[in-house]
Amino acid sequence: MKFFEKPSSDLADRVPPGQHLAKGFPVLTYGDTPEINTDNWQLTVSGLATPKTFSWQDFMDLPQSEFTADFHCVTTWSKLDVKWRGVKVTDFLKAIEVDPKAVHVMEHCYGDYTTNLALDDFAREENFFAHTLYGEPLPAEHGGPMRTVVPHLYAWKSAKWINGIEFLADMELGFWERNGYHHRGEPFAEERYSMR
Ligand SMILES: Nc1nc2c(c(=O)[nH]1)N[C@H]1C(S)=C(S)[C@@H](COP(=O)(O)O)O[C@H]1N2
Ligand SMILES: [Mo]
Repeated sequence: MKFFEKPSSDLADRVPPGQHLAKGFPVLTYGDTPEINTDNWQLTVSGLATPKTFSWQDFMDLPQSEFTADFHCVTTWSKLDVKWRGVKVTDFLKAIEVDPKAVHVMEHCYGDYTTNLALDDFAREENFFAHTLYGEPLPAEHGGPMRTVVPHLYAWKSAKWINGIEFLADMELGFWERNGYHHRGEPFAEERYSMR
């Protein structure tokens, strides 16, 4: 019958193998929650790019977008359709100058957490810097005032309290990646742990 539409996506197909749906939105932080506010927050571009420091206002002056994104923590919980507001990584990249030799990125955070990803994984259209969660300022425990969200990789790539993007000529490993996690972390391929 042409008047019956199949659901556009089966929810079960969106939960990666080995994952279950979380109740609420768990917090997963290694160490303490840094106390950062919009007055002292900064984001620095370094490495193979023209150095630049963004203030909070500089970030608010970039195009702002709404996002609905799935979130998959490697500890086996997932949360679907999380609602965020922030700045697309692609819009951020238009505001800086990256050296063509750059192929990899290190995300740096207040509190010294780092996580690495290929420039191609970072520069995707669906990735963003988030400052708003369900219409409210991003709570500190979820990375406020600003974090990245990289929906197609495990959530340890979604850096909370982001304060720097470093462009690299080669892959370097971030905090969890040096401690046994996979260098890429694609949830549908279950890239949880490093094989080395
Ligand atoms: N700076 C920082 N970012 C981080 C982490 C962290 O410990 N420090 N934990 C990561 C992990 S393992 C996950 S699953 C998500 C959790 O985000 P949430 O606490 O908002 O659920 O943040 C990621 N980003
Ligand atoms: Mo995680």
